[in-house]
Amino acid sequence: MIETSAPPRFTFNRAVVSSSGPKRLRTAWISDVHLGTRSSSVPMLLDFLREYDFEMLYIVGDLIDIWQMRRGIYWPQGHNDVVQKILRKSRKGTRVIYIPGNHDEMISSFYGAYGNITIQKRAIHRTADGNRILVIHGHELDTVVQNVKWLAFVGDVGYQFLLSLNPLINFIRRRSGRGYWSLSAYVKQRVKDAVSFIGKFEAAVVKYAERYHVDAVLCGHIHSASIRKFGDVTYYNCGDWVETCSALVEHFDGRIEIVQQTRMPVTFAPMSAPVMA
Ligand SMILES: [Mn+2]
Repeated sequence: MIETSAPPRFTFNRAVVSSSGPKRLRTAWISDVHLGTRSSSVPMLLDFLREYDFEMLYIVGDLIDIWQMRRGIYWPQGHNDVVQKILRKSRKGTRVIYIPGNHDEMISSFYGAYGNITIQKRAIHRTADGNRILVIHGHELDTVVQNVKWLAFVGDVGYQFLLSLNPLINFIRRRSGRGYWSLSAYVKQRVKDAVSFIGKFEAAVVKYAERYHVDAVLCGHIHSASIRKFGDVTYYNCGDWVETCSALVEHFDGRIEIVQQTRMPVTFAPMSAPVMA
């Protein structure tokens, strides 16, 4: 019997949340949570972790933003709750594999197994239907694909600061007899460049995966959830918990799909350009 007295608080894309406890999945992949920053969508992630149970949970990097925390500690209770919830899942039987990213690369000092939690550089996941997936964070490609350094900058407090400098920049330009220059127009152009950057990044990740002779490669890092086929290799990106609040999940038959959490029932929030690599 479906309860109709109250509208559902939230819904998942193509997955109905039952009232009889968490929905079981074989695997989930989450990345780029950026705990320790104000932009982390912690309540959405907590909902996701409450509504689903997994046999395996991959944390595909940048769970904690240690870069940002160096500038000042921001750690509200909700951020603790995320960590506690993951630890609790591991105690109750979920195998957790933590692959550090670039914002939490300090965690790589702790490679090893801790009960049900393993911290490792990369992983090969085997799906229920026998496909092998290389799992990496994706910053491995930063040296191959240009632009990433700039992408890491947008969405940052530094960017806001730079925008606030725009009048000063133009004051100096006027004084030296040069024309007006718009930083925000410049940034908009760079966002367009970011779209073409995503395509280049995806192709580079697939090329990188070739050496592992896998059927697919799965990463995070660019905050842009995706499932795309490049020849024989499938590219997966589990998105982020800053902007898009998306994850990848594997059902018990090996089927993999993107789930996007939204607080508004039925509607599917549009994906946006990456803001924080
Ligand atoms: Mn990253």
